[in-house]
Amino acid sequence: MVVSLIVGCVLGLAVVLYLYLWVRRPFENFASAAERAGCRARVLVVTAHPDDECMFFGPTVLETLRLGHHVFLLCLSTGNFEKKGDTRLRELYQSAAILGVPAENVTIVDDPDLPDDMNKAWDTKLVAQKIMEHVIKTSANVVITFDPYGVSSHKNHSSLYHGVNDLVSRGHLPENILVYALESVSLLRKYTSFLDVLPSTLSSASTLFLSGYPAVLKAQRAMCAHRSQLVWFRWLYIAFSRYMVINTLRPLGR
Ligand SMILES: *[C@@H]1O[C@H](CO)[C@@H](O)[C@H](O)[C@H]1NC(C)=O
Ligand SMILES: CC(=O)N[C@H]1CO[C@H](CO)[C@@H](O)[C@@H]1O
Ligand SMILES: [Zn+2]
Repeated sequence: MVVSLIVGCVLGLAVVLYLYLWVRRPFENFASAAERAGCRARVLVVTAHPDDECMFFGPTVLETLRLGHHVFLLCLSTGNFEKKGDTRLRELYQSAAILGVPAENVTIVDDPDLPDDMNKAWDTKLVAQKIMEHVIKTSANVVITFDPYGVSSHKNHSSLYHGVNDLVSRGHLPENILVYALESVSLLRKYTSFLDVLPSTLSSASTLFLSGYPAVLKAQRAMCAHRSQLVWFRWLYIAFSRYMVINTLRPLGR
């Protein structure tokens, strides 16, 4: 009785908070700051595999697009672990198109030194170099990638953090470029979907991107473009992951 009352209250509170955040969007972030300044940010999202963009970065991509900013995707492998690189590459273009990012803003790196492999960390300097080249090419002024844990502790994901962090700590990126890492949350929070608004709003992360329900559906549709990846447990992920609804980002210090 008492337990169901508490559960009911928490659920109710999460629903109200989610609706409030969705409608009011009271967030201060690089996107709203750029919007106020009357300019459009050029946001580069760096991922490791085709599907990372919608499984993990959906709210970031969709919210920045909604606010009218430029979005570029850089994926550092074709996802060739199961020798399906060609298929996965095509799936990434489809997914990006559903999210609203045209093919010319998507770059996929196919480099034998950056193999898709859970157990292989990528060379930090090489990752840094690829990202730097792309920052220059796209004139990006915001760079977003994984944090050191990389959502799922996949070594390729963490490698991206180390690459970007290398650029930041050696002062190779111009001062005006903002760099953020996607905050990884505990397993306990990972599959709580929109209920994670409660801990997320309390997080000390500087930036919160929240997808309203239509945007969540869009990210789910983008994920469905990754047909080769739709094994049964992915459906659970799509239905319950908080990363389909909420992204919290932390700035990388200089
Ligand atoms: C794609 O890149 C072009 C060229 O920089 C840019 O003008 C456009 O806004 C980008 N598209 C999106 C959806 O961000
Ligand atoms: C979601 C995700 O990152 N999946 C990856 C799991 O690991 C394999 C092998 O490295 C990748 O191909 C998947 O993309
Ligand atoms: Zn991945």
